[in-house]
Amino acid sequence: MSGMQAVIAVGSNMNNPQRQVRSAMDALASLPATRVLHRSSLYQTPPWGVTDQDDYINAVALIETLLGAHTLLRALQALETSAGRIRSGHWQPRPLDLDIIVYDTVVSTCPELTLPHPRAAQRAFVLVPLLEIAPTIELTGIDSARNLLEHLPAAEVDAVRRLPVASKAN
Ligand code: A4P
Ligand code: MG
Repeated sequence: MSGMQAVIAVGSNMNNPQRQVRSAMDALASLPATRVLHRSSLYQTPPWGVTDQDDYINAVALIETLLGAHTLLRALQALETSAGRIRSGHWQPRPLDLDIIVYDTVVSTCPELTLPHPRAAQRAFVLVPLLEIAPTIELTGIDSARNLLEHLPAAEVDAVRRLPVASKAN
């Protein structure tokens, strides 16, 4: 396959978040014309934005896909819906959130699909797992993930805690 590379951020803070994130990673591998090149560890992260909610489990996956960016977005939204997500409002608790962080080197300001993801540059819970699997990646038109992370407050970076690898029994 010679498709586009894209980074998908996975987040959950409801209904067994670790299981939600692991099954979402598996579901990415089952999307048509798509394969998962790398998946990060799982991280436990304090809620960002609306802080009065449970911690999140976050991870990122680097995929290769023949799907166009908008088709990919619709496929991710279908996975969110099948995880039981009800769109209750901005930054509210959710069983599954799947965001496209970058799609190849595409830059877009379209509200339906903004690329790179408009808030990724400020989010340690995206950048830390991203650097684990793609240490030299650039958010096109913004900066390298490594430089962006260096500019975030150390307390936010330290609060992103990598979970130990689960045994096969989990
Ligand atoms: N949209 C535009 N660009 C994109 C993109 N690159 N990827 C549009 C995905 N979607 C994109 O998203 C709202 C709209 O964004 C969609 O209709 C899509 O067309 P949504 O998923 O329906 O709503 P949302 O997730 O509540 O809003 P938003 O703005 O995506 O929220 P965020 O920014 O994703 O924040 N704290 C921690 N620790 N970990 C988290 O994962 N997540 C959130 C959600 C808040 N706090 C968090 C975490
Ligand atoms: Mg989202």
